[in-house]
Amino acid sequence: MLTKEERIKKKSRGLRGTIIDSLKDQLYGKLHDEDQIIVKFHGLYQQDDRDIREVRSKKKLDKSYSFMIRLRIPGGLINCKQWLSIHNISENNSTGVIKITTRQTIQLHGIIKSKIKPTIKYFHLNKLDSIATCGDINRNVICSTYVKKSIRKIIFEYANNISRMLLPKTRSYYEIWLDEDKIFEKKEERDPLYRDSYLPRKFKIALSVPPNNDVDVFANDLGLIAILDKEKNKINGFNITVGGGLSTTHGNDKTYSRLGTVIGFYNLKKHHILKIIYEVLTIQRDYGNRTNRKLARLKYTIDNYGISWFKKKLEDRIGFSLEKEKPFSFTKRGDDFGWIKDDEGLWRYTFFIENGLISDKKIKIKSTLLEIAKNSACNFLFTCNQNLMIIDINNENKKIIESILLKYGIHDYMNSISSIRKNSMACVALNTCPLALAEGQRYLPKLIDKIEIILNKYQLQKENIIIRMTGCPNGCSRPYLSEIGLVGLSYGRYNLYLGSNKEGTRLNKIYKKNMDESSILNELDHLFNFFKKEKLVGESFGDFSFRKKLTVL
Ligand code: SRM
Ligand code: SF4
Repeated sequence: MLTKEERIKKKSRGLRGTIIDSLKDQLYGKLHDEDQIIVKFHGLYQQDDRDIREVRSKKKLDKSYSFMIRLRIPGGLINCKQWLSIHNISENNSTGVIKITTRQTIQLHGIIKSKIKPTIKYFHLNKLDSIATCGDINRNVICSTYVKKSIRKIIFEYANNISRMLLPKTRSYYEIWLDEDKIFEKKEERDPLYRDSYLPRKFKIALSVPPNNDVDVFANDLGLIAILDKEKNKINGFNITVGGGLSTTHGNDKTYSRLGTVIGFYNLKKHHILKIIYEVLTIQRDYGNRTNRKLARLKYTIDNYGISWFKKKLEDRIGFSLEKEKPFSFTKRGDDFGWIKDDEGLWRYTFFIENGLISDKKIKIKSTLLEIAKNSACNFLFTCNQNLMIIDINNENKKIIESILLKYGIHDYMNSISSIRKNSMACVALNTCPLALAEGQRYLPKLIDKIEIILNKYQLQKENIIIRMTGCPNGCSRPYLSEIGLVGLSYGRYNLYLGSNKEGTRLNKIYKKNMDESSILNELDHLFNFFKKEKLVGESFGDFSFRKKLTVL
């Protein structure tokens, strides 16, 4: 039997549902039940404050509803004016915190129902939208940030073109939020790609440029690995990976994390890349599982039918054969903080943003960025490690920015951050994520305070260990691709994973289950002691865990 979501999508009249009526309903802060599913395709999630759920329920009050909006920013690149618009909206219509996500865009939380429309209108005026950032559809297209400027221009153009090609054709977003004339009643809309049922599940695309795998390309349904010419000035083509996806479900053995499989190379001179991407989606549309959402991602379609079947099907649909994959090698995934000069002589500055949370709480990052956006010329670029770069800065603007950084103590702050913290990521989890079983971004910083003490004890403080935490096994901060992964099991308890590598080409494995804080810290103390004594020269903690088979439960 088709899932509830399938039936709702099909009868939604191009993702309209009854959203307009839901919005008119002043009595409730929430939307009609089915609209809560449809509205995701418009980039919105209905949520409630889980911290006060119990208190409100005791007082017989309804949940405290609000909405999260996620923007579509292919490649994570925006200009100063757009940053100012995000800043203003965050101050006026949301909690004030701007959250950089693991997919290179931003989310705002706590938007009440009556503020959704003004928020979307204001973003629209600033050439920003939230179309298709959630739902069973292609999501924000992510893209490597560490590339020569000449390559960056090309790769970002691909990200934009892919994103645009895979947008739904329905005008519902424009009608509902931007008051465009209603067209559904006048003429039937046709969407040759998504038809009326869209995809069976979310779909994710990443473009990466070796040697930095900052996008975690193998975690995506579809990955493009750029193969450059010898001088590294030109892209010859892309290796294609398919079937990546990380999420698992506790207690459901049929679910698993899977790295994308490289199925071949295509030469840009000969063929058009967009055709291949489009047809990967049509295969998933036609063969993906629509009766069980837990098994509906492309990774399961591929494993169900076989990778050779998938490749043959793709080649039949695109009308040509892929070439043999080209050699490539990744060496790292992390961000390089501080000032760096790019190949065209312009400057970039990378800020460490703990768990992607921009506010003035710990250090005045939000005020710093506001002043930079108001007083200098630069662009803003989000990274898939939840950090932020300001780029395209000339010498004159560098001076202005430098004085702002000094004024707010940013250099001192950046210098005070430990290596493990710089390589940490946590998902949102509580208090807004409805699926969270444990804390994520609110807890990891405090745990790292304690882990730092243990690392210092063994003089391991300079190790760039990648640590990632999530509040549930869905894997939003990609914990299965970290050297230390902590996956929420229940409140205050996590499963500990070890053994991924720096390059993001090996999944970690579960090491111990159901650990509270003291058992995590005791275990890490023991492991770091072992690592200190027996590590090989230059060996990372992840490779050490793998070599010592610490990954076998
Ligand atoms: Fe995620 C669902 C947050 C990246 C796998 N994710 C959610 C929701 C929307 C919860 C929900 O369904 O109601 C979370 C919203 C929390 C909140 O309050 O804001 C949420 N996911 C996030 C973000 C914000 C985490 C972060 O702290 O940065 C990331 C937003 C990315 C973006 O801008 O689009 C985010 N989510 C990821 C990633 C990482 C990635 O894509 O590189 C994954 C693992 C990779 C993958 O897809 O396999 C991921 N999120 C999931 C899943 C499991 C999907 C599956 O295959 O089963 C869910 C649950 C679902 O879809 O049913 C989920
Ligand atoms: Fe929520 Fe789980 Fe994703 Fe964390 S990993 S944001 S808890 S769905």
